[in-house]
Amino acid sequence: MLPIAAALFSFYAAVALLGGSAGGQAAVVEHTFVVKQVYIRHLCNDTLATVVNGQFPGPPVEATEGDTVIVHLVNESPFEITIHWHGVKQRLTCWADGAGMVTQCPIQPNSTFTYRFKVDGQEGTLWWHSHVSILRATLHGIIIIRPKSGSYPFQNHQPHVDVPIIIGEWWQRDLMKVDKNFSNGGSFSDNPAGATINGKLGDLYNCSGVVEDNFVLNVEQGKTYMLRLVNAALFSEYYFKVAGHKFTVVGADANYITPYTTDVVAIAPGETFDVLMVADAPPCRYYMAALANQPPAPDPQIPVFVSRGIVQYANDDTTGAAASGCRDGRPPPMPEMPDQHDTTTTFHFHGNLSGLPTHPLLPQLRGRVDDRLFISLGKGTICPGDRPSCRRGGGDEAEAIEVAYMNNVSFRLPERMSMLEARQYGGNAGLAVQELPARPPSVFNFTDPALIPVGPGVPLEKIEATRKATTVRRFAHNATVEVVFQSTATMQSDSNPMHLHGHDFFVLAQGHGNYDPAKHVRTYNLVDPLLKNTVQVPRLGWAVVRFVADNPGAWFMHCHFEFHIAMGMATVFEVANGATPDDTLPPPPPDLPKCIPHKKE
Ligand SMILES: *[C@@H]1O[C@H](CO)[C@@H](O)[C@H](O)[C@H]1NC(C)=O
Ligand SMILES: *[C@@H]1O[C@H](CO)[C@@H](O)[C@H](O)[C@H]1NC(C)=O
Ligand SMILES: *[C@@H]1O[C@H](CO)[C@@H](O)[C@H](O)[C@H]1NC(C)=O
Ligand SMILES: *[C@@H]1O[C@H](CO)[C@@H](O)[C@H](O)[C@H]1NC(C)=O
Ligand SMILES: *[C@@H]1O[C@H](CO)[C@@H](O)[C@H](O)[C@H]1NC(C)=O
Ligand SMILES: *[C@@H]1O[C@H](CO)[C@@H](O)[C@H](O)[C@H]1NC(C)=O
Ligand SMILES: *[C@@H]1O[C@H](CO)[C@@H](O)[C@H](O)[C@H]1NC(C)=O
Ligand SMILES: *[C@@H]1O[C@H](CO)[C@@H](O)[C@H](O)[C@H]1NC(C)=O
Ligand SMILES: [Cu+2]
Repeated sequence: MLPIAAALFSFYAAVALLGGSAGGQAAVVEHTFVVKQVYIRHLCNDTLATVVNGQFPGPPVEATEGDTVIVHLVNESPFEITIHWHGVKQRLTCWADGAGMVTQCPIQPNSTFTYRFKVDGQEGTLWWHSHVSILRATLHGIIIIRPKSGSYPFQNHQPHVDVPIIIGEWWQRDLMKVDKNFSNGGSFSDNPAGATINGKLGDLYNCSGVVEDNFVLNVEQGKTYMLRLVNAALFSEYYFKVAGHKFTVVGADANYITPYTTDVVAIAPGETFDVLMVADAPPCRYYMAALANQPPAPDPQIPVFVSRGIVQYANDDTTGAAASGCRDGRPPPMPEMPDQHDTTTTFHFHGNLSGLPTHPLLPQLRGRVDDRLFISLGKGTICPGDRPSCRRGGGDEAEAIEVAYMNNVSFRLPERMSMLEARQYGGNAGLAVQELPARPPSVFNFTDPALIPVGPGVPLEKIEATRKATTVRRFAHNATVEVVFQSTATMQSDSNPMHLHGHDFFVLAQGHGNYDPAKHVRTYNLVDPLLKNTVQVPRLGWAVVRFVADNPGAWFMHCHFEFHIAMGMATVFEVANGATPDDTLPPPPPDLPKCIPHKKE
């Protein structure tokens, strides 16, 4: 029997701003992460959750740019685990990227592995999460990389303290079963129980009269707070607001951006934003809220998820006698949230951000493109057991399995060996790997909403047929690669937060409808594009990114919606070694976990 850890929340107080090795020599930041199952109580239920060091969210990794991070992973859970350091560029340390079966075989129960990498050439907020299946719902935490100089490139606004704001979900289902359900086409009953801010569901959730705790941010009038936003949710993009306050967005995916003032942040799974908030409202209490958005019907609908927390002014004497205008029992003001089906606010939010090309850490955008890919992102069906035909909704024929794809191939992870090991040993070491097509095998009206409806009564469409394979796309060292991502309306019309490991990319443009080079190339921002590791490809729209393939290794490239990645919306970008040892991936660390052949169920 495991211990009952009823109220184990990691307590995210405001973290001291510039500690560690600021201004000094590069330091080593060392942690031991013990992965274990604990019971956590929410909504009248003790739920067994897999967490690091008993905490949900997990412990923060705080470093200064240039530091070395060492994390000893001790797996005391019954599951195979890897930890991915999301957004860390991992230059020449692909072995530490933690993508299960892509860069390493998983760490078996009762085994350990030590991750070693540098946080170099990037400053801001990133995060870590497990990358063997869906367990990242509770296996995640923030990574904060502070500037070596001790000061930020935004004058007049040096923040007072850092405030991690990790948006997540609380699940009360057996996540391993949910994962299995997704890889078999998904089940409509598999939804989270609620949304969370820093592990708290907030007071919109209650059960039998027990109201859930809010995350509380204590502020002092006039001070500036650096909200470090992470979307660690499996399912949804979120809108985040604080009543009575405005934000200045200054960073995205650990890159500085041109400061952008707004009262709402749209954050997709995998994205991070650094947001300054000045406590300049009348001393009081204000709700902060995170609301999940989703495409409207006929897309399948999930319940509305809202978590809220509280911004509490120090000099608001709500319990004492002094009058302060907001003590008379009224509830704190709630921010006016966008509609849950509003997909325009996120389009404008992302479209309004631009990079900060004058910052010394930001690379130059390259003009000449060596490789061009056009990747359609959609859903299709396969027939079980390679049968020639199947149908939807039961009957005599076998049930079609819904999958997600890139360019009409649904990704399947290898089972015998990781793709990076196969790359290292040459000739794919016998893994059955195929080249990801550079464009969709056939063109259709990708964003025609007539393709969306799906359900037991809707017959299989010809366009749905797809296949599964382990795909890879190989790039010469130092190649400049441009990728057009096209979201489609196939059986759904979700946006797609596309995440590339090991590289940041410039986001050159986004738009609605079908991408058309004749119209859209001239809209590219070649002056101050955003540099990101995750691009939110709009619903029924497209986005264009460009990056330099200069980090040798095998890098996962996938949608960060958990249901899409589990269903196969993924591939691997392999980058060749360069001509010198400085451009060559070293051999694997000696303790890299060995693969244990999987029993087929
Ligand atoms: C959670 O607790 C409530 C009330 O006791 C119960 O009705 C519900 O079925 C529980 N849910 C799960 C997933 O255990
Ligand atoms: C891990 O070790 C514990 C304690 O020695 C043991 O009870 C458990 O069965 C082991 N688990 C596995 C999967 O080997
Ligand atoms: C998985 O799918 C089955 C069949 O649709 C469903 O009964 C079950 O509730 C789903 N989720 C879990 C966690 O088992
Ligand atoms: C508890 O939740 C229900 C809906 O689930 C709501 O009607 C009720 O007002 C809530 N109670 C409290 C005290 O928040
Ligand atoms: C910026 O946002 C405004 C609305 O806030 C919108 O009208 C405009 O189109 C957006 N710009 C871009 C490039 O998306
Ligand atoms: C694609 O579908 C949309 C929506 O039905 C329609 O407006 C558009 O004209 C179509 N485009 C083409 C090229 O057929
Ligand atoms: C997708 O691939 C399947 C299987 O190879 C093929 O039958 C189908 O025609 C392809 N569909 C499209 C739209 O290219
Ligand atoms: C990489 O490519 C750029 C642009 O094509 C070129 O200027 C540079 O010399 C190349 N660097 C190496 C190490 O090959
Ligand atoms: Cu990731």
